[in-house]
Order: sequence, then structure tokens, then C-alpha cells
Amino acid sequence: MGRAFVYVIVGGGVAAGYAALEFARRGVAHGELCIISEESVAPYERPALSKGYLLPEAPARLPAFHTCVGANDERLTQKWYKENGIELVLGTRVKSADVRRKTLITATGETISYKILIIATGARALKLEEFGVRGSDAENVCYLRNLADANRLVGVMQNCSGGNAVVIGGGYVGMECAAALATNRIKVTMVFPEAHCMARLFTPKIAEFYENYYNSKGVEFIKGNVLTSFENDSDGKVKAVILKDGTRLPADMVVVGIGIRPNTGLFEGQLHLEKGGIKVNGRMQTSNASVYAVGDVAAFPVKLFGNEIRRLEHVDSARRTARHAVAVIMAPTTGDLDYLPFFYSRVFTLSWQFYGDNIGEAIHYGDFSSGRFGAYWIYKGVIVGAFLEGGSRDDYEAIANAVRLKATVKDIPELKRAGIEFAFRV
Ligand code: FAD
Ligand code: NAD
Ligand code: ISD
Repeated sequence: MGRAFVYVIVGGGVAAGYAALEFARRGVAHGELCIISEESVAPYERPALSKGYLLPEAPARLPAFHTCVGANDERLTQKWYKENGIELVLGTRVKSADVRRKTLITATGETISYKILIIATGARALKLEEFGVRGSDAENVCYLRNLADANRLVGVMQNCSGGNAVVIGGGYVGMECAAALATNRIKVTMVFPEAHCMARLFTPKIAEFYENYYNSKGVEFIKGNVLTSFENDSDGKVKAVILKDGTRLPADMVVVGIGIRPNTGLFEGQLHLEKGGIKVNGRMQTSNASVYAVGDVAAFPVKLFGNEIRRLEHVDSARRTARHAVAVIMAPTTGDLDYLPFFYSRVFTLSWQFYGDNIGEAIHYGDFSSGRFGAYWIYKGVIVGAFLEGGSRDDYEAIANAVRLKATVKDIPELKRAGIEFAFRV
């Protein structure tokens, strides 16, 4: 019992949505493409879950943020897939894959075969249990990866107005959820092991700006510390968290954002892996020529960084790698992807963008007190990375360009003085 397609995408998140649009634009025939997704809704813009979805007033809800509205493109509802002859198999987990036989088996027992497979399985949130902490399945402890998690978080948050939340983790989920909780009038304490927030990207000086801003919104930080256990009430709900140094924080709810693991399990032992993801070449092709990988699960060569293999966990990368894989599949003369890494976030009324790589020496510029500032990262005499808070569209284009062109820096004090103007002169 089974079905056969020319193209199958396993996973129905951001990358799958952008791949579907690219397939349609490149003239995929009706009945040729199938997307299998564990989620029960058509692909959507995952970034909305920690931003618009959590707003107290007029929150974003589907169908408003199906892909590809995040790139100001067409909104692909379930109707769109039907009209385009794309089989959308929702609420269905693929439980095994055989790349030699070119088959997938779903949790419902169906065998789906393909000629070409795109792996777009994304990642899962790491659980506290993986760090030896028990009890994160309590009803008022929330993770955030998918729509079901977001709905649960909204419900818990609505029962917590005026109460205390503890946010575990000082990365993207921690920062964006803490801002959303504070906006919902919940008193937030953030706890993380590093010396400052967003340690993977921010310099101490950049982090200080955001931490001060969060403090002004009532958010407190406990740094260099981790959660070791939960204290529960008689119903099993968490009522406090206990930290490594013995600190007890009363909690009406807890949000956990301690990183992710790419969903590679179906393909381990069958495809080459690197950097925790599925290794692909510049054409998004895995070690099996009929299988491509895109989005969070893919580790790909970044031309700009001398073809170093990177696995990026950001939406722009998911969109572009997905489109590129489809371009290669539908137009085989397509060359290698030339990608400029791009990350961004929006919290409260703040908004930043980052392009490139944060290696080498960071040179800060601008006015940190007014909220319009940035940094360039210089490595071997050229700009390899650029960050900007509170920029205009033109400003962001200018810093992206400076990184793309690896602008040479001869005079660091002058770069500091010129700030954003340096990027406009490149
Ligand atoms: P996903 O979008 O995670 O999609 C993977 C899909 O595969 C899921 O639907 C999953 O259910 C499905 N799947 C997995 N395994 C199976 C299986 N075995 N069978 C069937 N289906 C399966 N990035 C930014 O740059 N900016 C942001 O502001 C931003 N905000 C974010 C906010 C949140 C809350 C989260 C969680 C992420 C955010 N990101 C952001 C990161 C961005 O969303 C991801 O990089 C992007 O979603 C990756 O796309 P993907 O398609 O690779 O994976
Ligand atoms: P992250 O990697 O951004 O941050 C993980 C954080 O977990 C670290 O900063 C650290 O503070 C903390 N941590 C690690 N181990 C810990 C431990 N044992 N105890 C307590 N804290 C610990 O991951 P995330 O914030 O969970 O985000 C998940 C994914 O979602 C990432 O891929 C991220 O890129 C993506 N995301 C991106 C955006 C964005 O780009 N704006 C927004 C939301 C989510
Ligand atoms: O890329 C994104 C992003 O950051 C969002 O919040 O898409 C969503 C919205 O722009 C789409 O609703």
C-alpha cells in the first residue's frame, strides 16, 4: 500500500513553504510534489510565534502568517496547495526513511516513494531533562517550537496575568518570550549560565544595552546560574524554581529556551552529517545525489566564509536554502548558493539586524543611549560581520553590502567615528 511522487518534502515548516512556492513558480506538474508534515497546519512563518502571536492586543493568528508572507510574498493557504496540485499530508509523522530504496514510511503505516527527496525536518527544542533536570512536563512549564507549543504558552500566560514568570535561557527564545511576557504584564526573571544575554552573538557592550532596556521594563536577570530543580504544588504545577546556588524563585509559569537539536534521526547512518546537521554541498545535495537538505537541519558551505560548513538556525537561511535546492532540482545548471548569513530580532519597540560572522575584533559605533548603534567585526583587515539596532531599510542594506564586499578597514578610529556612514561609502 503506498503512493509515489516525483518530489517529496519531509517536514512542513518554513523551508517547505518556500520550496513549495519555488516549485510552483518553476512549473511543477500537478500530482508531482508531496509535502509530509507532522504539524496539523500548512507551512507558516515560525518567527511569528515568539512575536505577534504572543501580543496581548490583536495577536497574529493563522491563516494570516502562512508562508511566504514573511518575505512579502504570496500567502500559501491549504487552498493554494490544492489549487497547485501539491499533496499536503498534514498531522503525519514520517517514522522511517530508506534512501537506497527511495521510500518513507509514515506513522500511519503508508509507504511513500520519491524520485527526489528534500529533507526539511528542522529541529526540536532541547529539554531540561537532557541536562539532568526533572519535571519540565508540568502544565505551567512551556517550550516554544511549534504552533501547539505557542497555543499552550498563550493559555498559560493568560492565567498568569500579574504573576511571576521565570525564563530559562538567555538566547533568542528567552529574550523574545521575556519581552512578550513583560508586555503581558507578567513579572519576568531570566536565568542563564553565561555572563550576558545572547552570548552566541552579542558583545558584552551590546548585551548591556538590551539588559538595561529589559530592566526598564521590569525584567530581571540572574546570570552565571542554572536551574537545578522545580518545586511543585499538590496539583503538580511548578510553584518555584531552585537554582544551582540555592536561590529559590517563586514562579507562576516557566518558559524554557535552551537551544535546539536538528531532526536528523531518520537519516543517521544513511547520509553524511556535520555540525549536528545533514551535510550538503553548495547545491544543497546530500551524500546521496537524490536527496537534498535545507533549513535548520542542513549544514552547508558558506562561500563568503571560504566554504566553511555552517548550520544556521535562522529563517532567512531556511527560505534561501529551500529556494536554492528547488532551483537546482528544476534547473540543473544552477550553481552553488552564495549566501550572506542574516539574523534579526524584534523585541518591545526595538529591532536589530546582523549580517555575516561575529569573529575577530568588534568595533562599536553610534549612540548607545539613544538606541541607534551598531558594531562591525573585523578579521584580517576586512569587515566580516555587522550589527545594527534601530536602523532604516537603507542602513541595513548598507551594512549587508559592506559585509558582502568584505570592505577593507585601514583606520579603526575612523571606522568608529564614521559608524554607519562607513557602510554607505563602500
Ligand atoms: P521548521 O520551520 O522547524 O520546520 C520543520 C518541520 O518539519 C516542522 O513542521 C516539523 O513538525 C516537521 N517535521 C520534523 N520531523 C518530521 C517528521 N519525521 N515527519 C514529518 N514532519 C516532520 N529565525 C529568524 O531568523 N528570525 C526570527 O525572528 C526567528 N524567530 C523564531 C521564533 C521561534 C519561536 C522559533 C522556534 C524559531 C525562530 N526562528 C527565527 C528560527 C526559524 O524559525 C527557523 O530557522 C526556521 O523555522 C527553520 O525552518 P525549517 O523549515 O528548517 O524548520
Ligand atoms: P539559543 O541557542 O538562541 O539559546 C540557548 C540559550 O540556552 C543559551 O543562550 C543559554 O543561555 C541557554 N542554556 C544553554 N544550556 C542551558 C542550561 N543547561 N540551563 C539553562 N540555560 C541554558 O536557543 P533558543 O533561544 O532556545 O532558540 C531556539 C532556536 O530558535 C534557535 O535555533 C534560534 O536561532 C531560534 N530562534 C531564533 C530567533 C531569531 O532569530 N530572532 C527567535 C527565536 C528563536
Ligand atoms: O519573518 C517573519 C517574522 O519575523 C514574523 O514575525 O514573518 C513573521 C511575520 O512577518 C509574518 O506574519
